[in-house]
Amino acid sequence: MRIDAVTLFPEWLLEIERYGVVGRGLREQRLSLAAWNPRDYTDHPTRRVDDRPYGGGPGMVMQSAPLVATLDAIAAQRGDNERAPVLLMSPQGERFDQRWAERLAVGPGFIVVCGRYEGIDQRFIDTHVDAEISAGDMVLSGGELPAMMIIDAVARLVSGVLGDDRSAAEDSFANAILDHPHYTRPPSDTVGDVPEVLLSGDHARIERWREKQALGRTWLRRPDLLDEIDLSARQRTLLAEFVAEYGREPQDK
Ligand code: 9D3
Repeated sequence: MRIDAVTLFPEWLLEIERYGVVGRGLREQRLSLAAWNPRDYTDHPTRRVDDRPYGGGPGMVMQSAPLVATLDAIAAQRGDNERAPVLLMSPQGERFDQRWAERLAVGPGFIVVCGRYEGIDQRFIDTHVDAEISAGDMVLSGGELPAMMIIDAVARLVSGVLGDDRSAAEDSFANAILDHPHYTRPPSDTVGDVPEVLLSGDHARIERWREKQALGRTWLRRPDLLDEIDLSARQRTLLAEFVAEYGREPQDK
C-alpha cells in the first residue's frame, strides 16, 4: 500500500517511519510512505503558500494553487488504476474510527492533506478532496498528528503485524467493546493483589471473568458501544451478573 502525505513539515511526519508497525511495514515493503511539501510546488519567490482571508479576520489561509500542484505531482508518480482517495485532515471532518481504518486498509492507499494556519481555501476542498477527517473534538495546531494517527491505524492492519486471522477477528471485536484489565508479575505488591481467578489456572473460569470484565467496563464507561452490538445470550448473562454485583463488592473480585 502506498500512502502520500502533503504537509509543510515532511520531516516530522516521516519520523513515524522509524518506529513500530509503520517502520516494520516499510522495511518489509508492504507499505510505502512519501511526504510532499507544498512549498516545493509554488512559483512564489519566497515560497509562500498562504495569504490573508477574503472578508478579513485573524489568521492566514492556505492557498489552492500549491496544493493542487502537489496533488498533480503525486498523481504523476502514483499513476493509479484505482484512484487513491484524497483525505483532508480537518476539525470540520468526520470523526476517524476503526471502521475508517478498515475501509482504507482494503483500498489502494490514500493521500492525506495536512492543513496549517486558520484554514484551507474552500475551492481546493470542493474540487480535490474526497473526505474530511477529524481526530476528535480538540483544537490542534495542524493536521500532521491526525495524519500520523490514521497512517498508524491503517498500517497495522496491512502490515501483517496481526500475525493471523484469529487476531484480526479479535482486533475487530475488541473495537466493539472495551478490553478487560491486565495483570502481570508479581502476584502481590504495594499496589495490590492480582485477582485470584487469574492465578487459578482454570482457563474456562479465566475466560469467563475476562469477558465479564470487558462487558462490565463497557457498560460503565462506554454504554454507547453496547447500543451498537447484539450481545449473545452468554454475554447478556455475564453483563447481568456484573451489573448485579456492581457496587456490592470490589469490581475486580
Ligand atoms: C482556533 C482556531 N479555530 C478557530 C475557530 C479553527 C481551527 C483552525 C485550524 C482549529 C484547528 C486548526 C488546525 N487543526 C487541524 O488542522 C486538524 C484537527 C484538529 O484541530 N482537531 C481534531 N482533528 C483535526 S484534523 C486537522
